[in-house]
Amino acid sequence: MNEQPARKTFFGGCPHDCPDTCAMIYEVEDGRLVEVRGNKEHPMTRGGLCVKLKDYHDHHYNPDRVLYPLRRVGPKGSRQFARISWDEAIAEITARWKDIIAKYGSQAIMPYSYLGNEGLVQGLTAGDAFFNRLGSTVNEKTFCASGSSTAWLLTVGPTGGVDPESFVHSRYIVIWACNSISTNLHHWPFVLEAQKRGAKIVVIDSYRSRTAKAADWHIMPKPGTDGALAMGIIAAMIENGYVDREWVDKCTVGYPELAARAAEFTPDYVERVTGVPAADVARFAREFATTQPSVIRMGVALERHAGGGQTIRAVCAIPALAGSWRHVGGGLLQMPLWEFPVDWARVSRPDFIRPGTRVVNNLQLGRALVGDMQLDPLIMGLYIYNTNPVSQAPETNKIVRGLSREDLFFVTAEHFVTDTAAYADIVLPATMAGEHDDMMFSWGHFYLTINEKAIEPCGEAKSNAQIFRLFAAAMGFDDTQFKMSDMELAEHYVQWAAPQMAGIDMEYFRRHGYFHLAVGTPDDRLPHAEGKFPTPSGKVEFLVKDAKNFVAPPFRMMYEAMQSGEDVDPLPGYVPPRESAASNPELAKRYPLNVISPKSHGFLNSCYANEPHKIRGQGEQFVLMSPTDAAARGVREGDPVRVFNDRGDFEGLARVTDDVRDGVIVATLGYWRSLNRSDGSVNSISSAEFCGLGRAPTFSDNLVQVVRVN
Ligand SMILES: Nc1nc2c(c(=O)[nH]1)N[C@H]1C(S)=C(S)[C@@H](COP(=O)(O)OP(=O)(O)OC[C@H]3O[C@@H](n4cnc5c(=O)[nH]c(N)nc54)[C@H](O)[C@@H]3O)O[C@H]1N2
Ligand SMILES: Nc1nc2c(c(=O)[nH]1)N[C@H]1C(S)=C(S)[C@@H](COP(=O)(O)OP(=O)(O)OC[C@H]3O[C@@H](n4cnc5c(=O)[nH]c(N)nc54)[C@H](O)[C@@H]3O)O[C@H]1N2
Ligand SMILES: [Mo]
Repeated sequence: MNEQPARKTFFGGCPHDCPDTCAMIYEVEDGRLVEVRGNKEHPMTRGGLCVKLKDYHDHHYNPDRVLYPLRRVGPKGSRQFARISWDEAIAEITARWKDIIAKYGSQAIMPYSYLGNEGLVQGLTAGDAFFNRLGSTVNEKTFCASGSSTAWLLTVGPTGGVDPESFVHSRYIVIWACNSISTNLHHWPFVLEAQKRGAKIVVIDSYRSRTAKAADWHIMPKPGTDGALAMGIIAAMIENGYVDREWVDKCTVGYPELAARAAEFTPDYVERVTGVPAADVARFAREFATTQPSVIRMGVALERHAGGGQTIRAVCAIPALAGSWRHVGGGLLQMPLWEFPVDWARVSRPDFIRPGTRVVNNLQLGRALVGDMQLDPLIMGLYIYNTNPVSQAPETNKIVRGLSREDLFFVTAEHFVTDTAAYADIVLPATMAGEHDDMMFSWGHFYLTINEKAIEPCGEAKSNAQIFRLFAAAMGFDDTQFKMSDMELAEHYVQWAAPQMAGIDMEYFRRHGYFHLAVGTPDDRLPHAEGKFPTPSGKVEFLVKDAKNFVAPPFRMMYEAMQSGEDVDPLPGYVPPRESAASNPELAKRYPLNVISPKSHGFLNSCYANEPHKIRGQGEQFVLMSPTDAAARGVREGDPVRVFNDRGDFEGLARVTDDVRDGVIVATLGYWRSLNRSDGSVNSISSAEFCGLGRAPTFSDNLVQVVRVN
């Protein structure tokens, strides 16, 4: 009578590409996931999940999910598929791959993945070992943070920087090109706690974002000009005697050279380039240096223009000059990932890569597929997992053209028939996080988090790792790695003997769910008070000599080739956006508006952007524009507008607002082009050119024009 069915609970880790990596609890009743909630014990998750995840259990049962292997039965892109068995799917895929290898060589096959799943086992590099063994083209994965990572490693080395929880001790918090309230929500309470204790919150963002609105001070540079702003701040600190000379002399390299370069950044010049009043630059320099502990949280968006890498090197110099590292809660936060004891070589097996294997970058998929890159052999077999490039990668019209090629054999593993999967020859059903085992690193805090399989997969879904085991067996690869279960792989990838693990084992995770790495507690972590940076000199390197551009692991797992890029400017500095009146006046005449495309509050990249209730929450694709820019085009609030350049176009509804400056428009990311007003999305217009360091994207470096749609 009235008996409650027994509930079982399991530890989860949010699988999304987000700095928060929330610790979750799965609740299971009769084999069904009935609730997913944030773990109350976890100091950052604090029991709360974001708007995207709060009904995550239902997401598993979304009726649109791909539940069985599907084979295309209509023209490419028509979304006409018929169910086939796993045996048929694996046999057909591996037979087609063997055929491609015999005709064109193994490099005609390319894997393509990103962090749509962030687990060590199911994530970014889940297929690397298999594809490296196969001899395929190597996929360089630099959607996000690769440019800031190269800049970071050059300047301060692989340190995790300031613990995000240490921010409660900060008195001056700068959030630079990061929209925390939307994209790093679980960090925000620490910022508010600091504010309550008297800290000032400064947000530097090219538009008035949710986070900018909540700040004590919003500084609004023109997109892609942060390098000039940072150099201007450095110049003002030096000029006005706000440099901690004792710390700088002991713990940095290249101060005189940096000072000489900074002298070129006069207040007038910086104001003209950035649009930030000279008085504000001077005030920031004074306040940041004199209100200790001061700290900068750098957002990924800082890297998204031609000069992104140089910008981040300059930003990294500011807390060093101010001596901020002397204090708990002072310094910089980029991403703590660098201190995670993960054996990436075990995960990715770069030792399998045959010498001379070519590399194709994620951002240039379209160019690679349509023949722009003169690849020989052309890519004939493509396997995409954990990413949705038709929505998320630049030059999407080219990607669509490439994916439509009749001679391309394209397979994807997915949860849904996304705008990318629509073009596949075979779609494989992939598990969601409640249906597989994993271990989650984080790029936003210092916790390692277990994700336990809570339920049997819906339909015939299989985990990425399991799919690669099936491929490996069919290809006759008998390396032990291809025979290990998902949880065995998780255990195999962690360096348990590393000091950060403090002697704990898997059993600890099964009992507690997560572990804060032993790198100091939030109240005492002070990694660089005395310098001791993990750079060649042991100091902050303002000046680097003979450095070459590189892409850091795990974005690219080919160690021997890492240091072979172009020369790097020995000093930080300002490189103007590629698409600007200064760099390309002809282009700027035709396309006078700079578009930025930050993350949507209600979507996680393109995930959830196909769910009607999530679209209702987020609203239709909008385009923010200033009253002056709107009036000049006869656009009123709510009008449909078309945004375009030579690469493509998309449509949205105009929102006329002072939240953007003249000459800048904002359209957030994630919308599916198949669900938009027209067959386009913000990436239809974005460029696949790289930022100066780490071959990062340039999503904030795109000129467009806007017209009203009649
Ligand atoms: N809700 C939500 N959360 C997410 C995601 C999501 O899609 N939705 N995605 C996740 C992922 S993959 C990532 S990488 C993180 C990214 O998180 P964030 O680093 O916060 O990334 P964005 O939202 O792209 O950009 C942050 C802010 O930078 C500003 N910006 C853009 N260009 C410039 C510039 O040139 N200068 C300055 N000063 N500001 C600029 C934008 O206006 C925006 O408000 O968020 C993660 N969290
Ligand atoms: N214009 C513009 N473009 C951007 C950005 C921007 O700011 N502006 N941001 C860039 C950034 S920072 C990033 S990180 C990228 C993100 O772009 P993507 O990596 O493409 O991110 P998602 O759109 O989340 O796509 C992940 C896909 O993987 C699938 N997936 C999730 N888990 C699994 C799994 O376990 N197995 C399999 N097989 N599939 C799974 C999901 O269903 C989803 O379709 O976008 C980039 N694109
Ligand atoms: Mo990202």
